[in-house]
Order: sequence, then C-alpha cells, then structure tokens
Amino acid sequence: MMMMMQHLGWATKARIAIAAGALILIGGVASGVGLPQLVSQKDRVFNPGEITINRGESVQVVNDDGDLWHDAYIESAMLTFHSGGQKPGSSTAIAFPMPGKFDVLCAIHPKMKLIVNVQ
Ligand SMILES: [Cu+2]
Repeated sequence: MMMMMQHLGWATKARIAIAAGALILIGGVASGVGLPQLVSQKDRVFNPGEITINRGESVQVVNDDGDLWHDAYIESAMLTFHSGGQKPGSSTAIAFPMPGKFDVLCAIHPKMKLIVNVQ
C-alpha cells in the first residue's frame, strides 16, 4: 500500500488516513467490544439502579462518593463476586458471562441495590 501511495500528494494521503481511521472507529463502536456499562455509586445509591446488558459484557461500578467506601458483591446460585473495599474514586469491573438477573449489593450499605439483567 505504501508503494502505491508514493505518487499521491500529501493531502490525498491525509484523506486516506482519516478515512481508514474513521472506519476503524465505526467498526469498534458497532461491535460494542470492550465498552463496559458504567454505573455510579453516589450518596449510597447505584445510578442507574437497573440496567440490561448482553451476555459477556461487563459493568463498571464507579465509586463517585468523595468520602465513602463501598463493597459491591453478588451472591447468586450462578455467579459470585466480591469487589472487596472500593475506595472513593475507584472503579471496579464485574463480568457477566451468562444470562440471568443478578442483584449487585453493597456489604457496607444494605439498602444499595443494582439489578443487572443479562440477555
Ligand atoms: Cu456502599
């Protein structure tokens, strides 16, 4: 490809490079690969409180509380997860490899609940 481009002007080469980059970007977004769903933890609440994702995707829980720790966990027959202590500003990824409906709870704040529907 570089051999063929030797005869092209710099502006044409730049256009080709931009077009190629745009195609790569569109491909990545369309496939949805590597884009975890973000869920905030703020004021002792998961926000949003319920989300739907596809099997194999991840949820990224972000501790947006300035001074509170959280401790997200799942205890279901199909899936067990424990984040351990989540310090303020930290984020934790939870992978969902199988379909189902899962409750993500917080070991520190019993009223916190996130429902994850995995299709
Ligand atoms: Cu909490």
